[in-house]
Amino acid sequence: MKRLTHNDVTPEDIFNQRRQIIKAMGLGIAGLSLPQIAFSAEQSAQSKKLDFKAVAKTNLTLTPENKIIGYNNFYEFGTDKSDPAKFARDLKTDPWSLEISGEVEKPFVLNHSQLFNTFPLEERIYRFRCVEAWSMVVPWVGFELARLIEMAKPTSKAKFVVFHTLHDPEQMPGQKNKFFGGGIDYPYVEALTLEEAMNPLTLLSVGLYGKMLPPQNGAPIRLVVPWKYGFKSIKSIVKITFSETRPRTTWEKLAPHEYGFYANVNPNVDHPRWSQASERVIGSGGLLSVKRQDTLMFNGYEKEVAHLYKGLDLRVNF
Ligand SMILES: Nc1nc2c(c(=O)[nH]1)N[C@H]1C(S)=C(S)[C@@H](COP(=O)(O)O)O[C@H]1N2
Ligand SMILES: [Mo]
Repeated sequence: MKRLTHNDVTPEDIFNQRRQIIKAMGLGIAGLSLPQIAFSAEQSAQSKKLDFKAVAKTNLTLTPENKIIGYNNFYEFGTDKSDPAKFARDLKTDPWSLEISGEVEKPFVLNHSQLFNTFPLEERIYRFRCVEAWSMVVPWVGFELARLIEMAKPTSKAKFVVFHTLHDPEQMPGQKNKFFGGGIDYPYVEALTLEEAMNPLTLLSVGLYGKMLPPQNGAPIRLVVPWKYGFKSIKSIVKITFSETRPRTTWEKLAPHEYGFYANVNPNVDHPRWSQASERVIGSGGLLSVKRQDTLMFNGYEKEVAHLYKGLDLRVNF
């Protein structure tokens, strides 16, 4: 059987199989046969306004909010782009606890309100490029991961920062049903080198468009690494650990020849099954016309991050 991956279209038989699973799991199939529902942010309990330092000017065109919160990858809630908006709605994100541990001098835990109040929040408008060759521009609200790392004081052994998503099959249907969850071995785990994690571009985000993240975008806290493919930007994080050795990360484990550890956006290194030279700009057209644009090296952040990979063969270390 063909392995289920990121870029698979859902043919009719898979669609029907999905319908059965969704029905059996009591998730409700009302939305499934309809065209994508336009989601209003006001519908969400998470949509509280945040206080943050406003962003510097940019000439990037923002992706409309309804696209950012309605076209998602969050396989814990299903593999269809419209699944997370439907099935993550009731994810309980408060109370929450984020544990910082491992190779650090000062391990600590942040509760829900501390996620929003421990570090000054700011807005950052970033390009966001999925490995499936689509892109968005998102106004994130969050803080630099470096601030949290400084607070934890990594030991000299710490070489990698490892992120863990919530594991709760009762709330996450994709963790309960292997097929519905895209075959992933949960919990979802991602990692960065300590140097990548300390880069000023790397954010922990708690909001977008000025409001708390909706569950489908990774509430209450998710990673944002704008020069890497979207799958590195892990959602709904409950634990950040520091380690001496490089862990095996989720997509690398599922298909190592397709998804590397580095996953830096690179138009010159194609995915084995498709080109990475260009991308579909989500929200840029009507239903039938979506603009394509050239993909930029390191997703346009070459100046800020190219030095991290000096001397590394990016074809081998993709
Ligand atoms: N826990 C978890 N995090 C995840 C994913 C996931 O399936 N589970 N998908 C990743 C992928 S492939 C992408 S492209 C982005 C999508 O983020 P967005 O839905 O906020 O645009 O989330 C990433 N983080
Ligand atoms: Mo992705």
